[in-house]
Order: sequence, then C-alpha cells, then structure tokens
Amino acid sequence: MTARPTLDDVARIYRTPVLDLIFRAAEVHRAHHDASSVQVCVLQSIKTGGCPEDCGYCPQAARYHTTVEAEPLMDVEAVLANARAAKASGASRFCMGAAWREVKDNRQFDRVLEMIRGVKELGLEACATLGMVTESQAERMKDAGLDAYNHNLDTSEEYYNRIIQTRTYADRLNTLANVRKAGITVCCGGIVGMGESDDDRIGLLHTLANLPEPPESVPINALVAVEGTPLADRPNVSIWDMVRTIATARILMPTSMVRLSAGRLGMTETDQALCFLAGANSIFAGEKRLTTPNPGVDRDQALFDTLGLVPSGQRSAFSNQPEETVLTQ
Ligand code: SAM
Ligand code: DTB
Ligand code: SF4
Repeated sequence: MTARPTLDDVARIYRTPVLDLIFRAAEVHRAHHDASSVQVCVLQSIKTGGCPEDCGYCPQAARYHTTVEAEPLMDVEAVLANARAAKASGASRFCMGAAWREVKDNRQFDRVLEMIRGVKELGLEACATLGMVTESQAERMKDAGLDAYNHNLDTSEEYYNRIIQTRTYADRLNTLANVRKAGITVCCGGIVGMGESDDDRIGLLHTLANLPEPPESVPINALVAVEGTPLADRPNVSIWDMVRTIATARILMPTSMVRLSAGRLGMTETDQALCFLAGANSIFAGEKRLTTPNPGVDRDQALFDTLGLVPSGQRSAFSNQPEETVLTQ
C-alpha cells in the first residue's frame, strides 16, 4: 500500500473477505519482514495506579474501584534488575510504563531518564509510555538514549470521547508530534473490543497510516475487561475483529512492527497463530503486562516452537530472508 490511503481505501481493505485479507496481509508481511521472526518486548510498570485520567478501559485510573493498588515510582536499580532478567529471557525491547497523565519536569522524570540510560547500557532497545510529553521532554528522553515512545490513539476520533474525557484526540496527536520531532520512533495503536464499530477501527487505522510518518510500531490490544472499570462487562472481542485490524494495519503499514499486545490470555494458540499469519510480528512477553496477567515465558516459547517462530536476534532454520537481511535488522 502506498502512502496516504483514503478512508475508502482502508474500508475496502478491512472489509475484504477474511481469508483473502489474511492471504494478502501474509504476502505483504513476507515481502517486508522475516516472517519467522517475532520481536519480544517486556513491559515493566515503573509506576502503577492512582492515575488522574478517566480512560474507560484502564484499571489504573484512580477513580475506578479495581484491585490495583497505587505504588510509587520504582527505584532505578529494581527496574534495571528486571531489565537484565528480561534480556536473559530473550527479550530485545524493554518498555517502561507509568500511570501518569503527563510527564512533569521533576526528580521523578530525572529518575526515569536514568532508567532509560541503564536499559540502553544493557544493550536492549528502550521504550517508554508515560502519558503526554512536551517537545523538550522528548528531547531529554532522546538524549538519554530512548528508542521508542508508546502513546496510543486507542480508537477513532469519533468514538474517542465515549472512552476518555480528560484529554482530547488532539492532545494525543500533539504528543506524537513532539516525540517525532525529537527523533524518537513512534509506537502508536489502539484497542479492539471497547464496543466500537468496524468504521471506528477503520477510522483509527486511517489516522495511523496518515500520520506525517506512520508509526514504526503499531500495538493492537484486545480489551482486557477489568472489574471496576466502565468497560468491565464487555464480552471478549471476536478473533475476526482482531485479525481484520491486524491484517489491515500490516497492509497499510508494511514496514512497521505490528504488535499483538494486551489480551493474549483470552486467545487460544490458534487465534494467536491467525494473528501472526495476518502480519503481527511482535508481542509483549512476561507473566504480567502492566497490571493484568499475560501468558508466561514458557508458554510463549512453546507457542513459538509449535509455529516455528523465533525471537528476533536469534536465527531460524526456516527463515524466508537472506542471512544478511536478518543480521542487519
Ligand atoms: N499512562 C500512559 C498512557 O495512557 O499513555 C501509559 C500507560 S497506558 C496503560 C498504555 C496503553 O495501554 C493505553 O493507551 C491502552 O491502549 C492500553 N491499555 C490500558 N488498559 C488496557 C486494557 N484493560 N485492555 C487493553 N489495553 C489497555
Ligand atoms: C500498549 O499498547 N499496550 C501495553 C503498552 N502499550 C503499554 C499495555 C497493555 C495494558 C493492559 C492492561 C494492564 O495490564 O494494565
Ligand atoms: Fe492513566 Fe494511562 Fe490508564 Fe489512561 S491509560 S488511566 S492515562 S494509566
């Protein structure tokens, strides 16, 4: 797919009969990536709960009564110990998440910058998701070595204020622009299963593919419905909605990493296999994502073995790419 697809283009792709859609996405995936390779990211909650925002899906929002207990910002050493363990378990990217509305220029931010420097020293890719950031904060994170910043649009502009009222779509786009200006790669995607329509998913994918530059990584989360949040009673999303969203993202953004993010515990191995076939090439690993459970490392390794997938950096005997390409990726 060339740059600047129209809403109609995106809708046409999304509504393709699902087997054709998967086939086409798989072709695009194989033309641009080693389809046997999966990027394994470990997510660490460095500051949990007590968030002032009202995101309707989020167990960390202080206003909803969930089992999440607020915890202060972690110590640098504790985070780095976990980063070392993540590296030892085969992860190549370490992502630090904080339940903040926005970054403030204070000692806590200085501590996060130290964490970023430490993660880089371990030879891992460093990613952070800390809420809204200004251009100068993004520059300071870039100077500390940050590779990627995660900030999701979550859904279409139309559906957005049904889910979040405490900040706007424009606020989110502004943070994404600040991250981009600082030369940090952008990780931006959304959530499927919040009661949005196909048109909302199409709208989100259209916005992502039409950002001044498309995000280098696109996390697609299946809603984890958490007791106490406004979305607690949402049923598990249909796997076909996940697959269509992933496949369309893959076709629209051929060179990006498409990450099968939250919600894997609610999926069978076969469901996850369909997502990989449809072009997902990254996952979050580890027992826990931020506050909700995730399949353990052993279960993921068993799934990779079944599917012939290999964490990026380790070479597969069944790779569809020449060795030099894999090594330089
Ligand atoms: N506070 C920061 C922010 O909102 O940008 C960073 C952390 S926040 C937890 C990061 C993303 O996680 C959200 O934008 C949302 O897409 C995803 N997320 C949070 N809770 C979720 C849930 N219950 N199910 C699926 N995705 C979720
Ligand atoms: C993203 O898109 N998904 C991750 C990451 N970015 C920060 C977070 C998923 C959180 C799921 C709910 C929880 O465990 O708290
Ligand atoms: Fe806060 Fe982020 Fe959760 Fe929204 S998604 S309530 S900003 S932690």
